[in-house]
Amino acid sequence: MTETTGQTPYDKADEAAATLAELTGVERHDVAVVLGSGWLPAVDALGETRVEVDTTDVPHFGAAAVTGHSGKIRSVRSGDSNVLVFLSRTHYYEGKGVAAVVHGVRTAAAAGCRAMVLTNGCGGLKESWTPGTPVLISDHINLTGTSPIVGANFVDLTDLYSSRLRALCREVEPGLDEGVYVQFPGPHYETPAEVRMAGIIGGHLVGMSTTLEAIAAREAGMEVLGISLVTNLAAGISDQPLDHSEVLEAGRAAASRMGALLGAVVPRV
Ligand code: 8IG
Repeated sequence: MTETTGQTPYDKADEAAATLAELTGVERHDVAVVLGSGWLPAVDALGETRVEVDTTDVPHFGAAAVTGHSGKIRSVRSGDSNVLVFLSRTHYYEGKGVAAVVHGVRTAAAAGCRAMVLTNGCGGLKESWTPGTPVLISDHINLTGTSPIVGANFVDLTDLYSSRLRALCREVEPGLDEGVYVQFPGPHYETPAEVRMAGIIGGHLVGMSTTLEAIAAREAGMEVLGISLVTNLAAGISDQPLDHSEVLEAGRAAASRMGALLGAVVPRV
């Protein structure tokens, strides 16, 4: 909530959705997609771009902060669906608050989206997941210590990551693995001991996004699909140091596979 305007985060999302409808000329969108680190090269496979807008022209979005994320929102036509594609996200580590992290998700819900596709680049704990391997998120562990929801709203997170949508992905790509995504606050990567802990508590993927957005999406009544692109082995799993440039490179190398997956799944969501 902002003291100056008295607007709730939901009011801000309504305002942003109204502006998006105006700027795109699309009254209602059906599905939203957030592209994470390494996913940008797959964007054109999603469908025909109708309009691309700058996040700075939409209320309550900040500018993009990370290389490889562009501050743009596209309205894409994919099959019979109007798809809202966020080419960047606000991360928790930017320190703008949890409401800013989930503003895109709430805007998508206010724009009419029934389903939220959350993608990310992350570290993998399984050595068989070489850089460029996509993994379906089956569940998550939120280590940020916070929630996008304020107040006594006890949202059920059972089957947060829709079994139906995971099955749909497997129809498109039968061999897809799945795993539990652990969100650390970042922006530093984990220590090897923290990665071991993530494994001991049931995690398979480590990253800095997605869980807060998934919770906000569920709160808004959307169906959630989470797909991680393992761009690096998590710290200590391999003896290589971690580097953001390898993330971007893994994305470029995997772009056609990720594009084919998203392009086939999204219109059927
Ligand atoms: I890309 O290994 C990417 N993002 N926390 N750990 C965390 N975030 C990541 C990683 C990783 N790789």
